[in-house]
Amino acid sequence: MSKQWWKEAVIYQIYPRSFKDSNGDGIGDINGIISKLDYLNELGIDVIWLSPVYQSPNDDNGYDISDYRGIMDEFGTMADWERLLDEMHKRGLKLIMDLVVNHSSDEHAWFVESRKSKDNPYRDYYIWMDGKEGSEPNNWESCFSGSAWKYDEATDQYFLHLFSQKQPDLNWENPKLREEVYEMMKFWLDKGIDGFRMDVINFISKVDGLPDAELPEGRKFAPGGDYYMNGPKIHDYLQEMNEKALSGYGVMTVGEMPGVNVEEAKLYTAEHRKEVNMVFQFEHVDLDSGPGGKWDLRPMKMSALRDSFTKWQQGLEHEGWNSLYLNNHDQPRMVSRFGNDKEYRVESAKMLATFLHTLKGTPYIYQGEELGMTNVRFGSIEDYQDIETLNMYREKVIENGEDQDLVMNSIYAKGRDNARTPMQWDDSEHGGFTTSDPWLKVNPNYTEINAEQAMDDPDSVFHYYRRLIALRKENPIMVYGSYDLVMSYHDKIYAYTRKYEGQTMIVMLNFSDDKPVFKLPSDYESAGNLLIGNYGVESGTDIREVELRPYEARVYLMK
Ligand code: TEU
Ligand code: CA
Repeated sequence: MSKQWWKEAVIYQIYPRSFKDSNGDGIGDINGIISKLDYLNELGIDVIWLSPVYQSPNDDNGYDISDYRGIMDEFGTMADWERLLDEMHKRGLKLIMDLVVNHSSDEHAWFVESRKSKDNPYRDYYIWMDGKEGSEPNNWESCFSGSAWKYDEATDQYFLHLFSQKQPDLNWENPKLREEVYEMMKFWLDKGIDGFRMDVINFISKVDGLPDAELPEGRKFAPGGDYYMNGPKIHDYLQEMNEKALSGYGVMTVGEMPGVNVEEAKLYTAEHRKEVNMVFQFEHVDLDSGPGGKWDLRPMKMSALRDSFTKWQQGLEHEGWNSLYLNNHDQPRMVSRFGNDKEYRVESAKMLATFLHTLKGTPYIYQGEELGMTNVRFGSIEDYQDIETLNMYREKVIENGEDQDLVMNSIYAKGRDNARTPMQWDDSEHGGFTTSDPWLKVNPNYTEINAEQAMDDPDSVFHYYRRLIALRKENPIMVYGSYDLVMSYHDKIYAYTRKYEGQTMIVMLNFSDDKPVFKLPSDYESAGNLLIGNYGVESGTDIREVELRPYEARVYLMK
């Protein structure tokens, strides 16, 4: 297992639209980010993953790119971006950009050309097919509801869009398209960026012929993942991308891979295969989804979370590397989903942070997570912005007459706008995010939950994250130590050890509002030094039996 800077780093994700508005138009921007770099430096993070800032009509808030080499007007200019990179590097911060090349915007010049005629030189940059029996070429469902195909009158064919109708899939079978992508990547690498987060990168290779998928009972369209996730040429494409674009730059890559399993992740992240350094897998964020998908709510059970994380910790123990995350711009807020955002918001936010930062892998912090920001409940569907949510609402409530309250409950629990409400900087109007009306309403709890309050409170979630990150830098065991479960039978306590160069670290996490007792296995030393805990703890070192308070986390280094 080699030592690498990106294994030892802590990465912070910025969703630019919601981070900080500097010019009073209600939309976050690059100058706003620059104004908050010292805040991030104080937190102690090493790398920033910046969600897309490229030219985009914002059908999917920047994940629909119309010019890969231009900066979105609302976010600023290329000069602003270059200043951001410079200001980051001055502070020892690295920047990884978002690479969105499974699809482009339908306003990209390539697609404008492609749709003009069947023999246009750009036609095969995208996936066009004839309809079948007067309908779509196959029965695949878009991730944003409805068919994954859109009919285009001009050439009497359909084009594939796994996401919105304004996000046509790029055709990776076409070597010219692949070369264009590699040239674009080098354009950014030559500017000095430190790597890429690759959007749904395991979707880019589709099964030949794009066959129909199995149609679930009562559904009009079918989840087609078996035919576009981890497809037949995906490893060839990633190895070619490495050789033609990434090699020689010494940068890091993380591939977002819905539907990836441990065995496939070993292939994607094994260092000798030169594909990606780590992946974002989705098993733990699908545990509270029923057979109907994310909106089909199921309770999140700690035992299922423990089994999933243990499988990934042990699966990638000797080959590959884990990313560690519990939320991002697509997921609900972790303290609301996995913790208790009411009477134990601070304790459970700190407990979950302890969990993520004491596992083996690279931890990701999503903006606001370090404040314990929570999910939001807007009064009306009109207050929601996300295309995934709005398309689902229209299909279920408007078109199919499903119960509005049930659908709203699924949006409260799983909607992506939960993560996209503006960053809460202080208790002034709009949480200090903007001086005018924000593009998406601020969570009303900004008056109690905000960065200014957190910085002034030594017991805040922010300062707890700061201490965790500092600990990780001082203790290689937290990065490279092996992972073994302890008390694997318990339904409230998740406990594990990390072992490295003769040291043993024990982590005890109470995922409940009860007071269960941690029992040290007999083959362990009974004394430990407390490294960090989210309650004031007596300095005793005998940890044979420890009663844990609600959502209590303790980390001991054994003597
Ligand atoms: O997300 C891919 C993806 O699978 C998401 O659609 C996710 O599964 C879903 O939103 C869960 O609610 C990436 C980006 O992170 C997302 O923001 C984009 O909308 C999507 O790809 C298309 O680019
Ligand atoms: Ca702005």
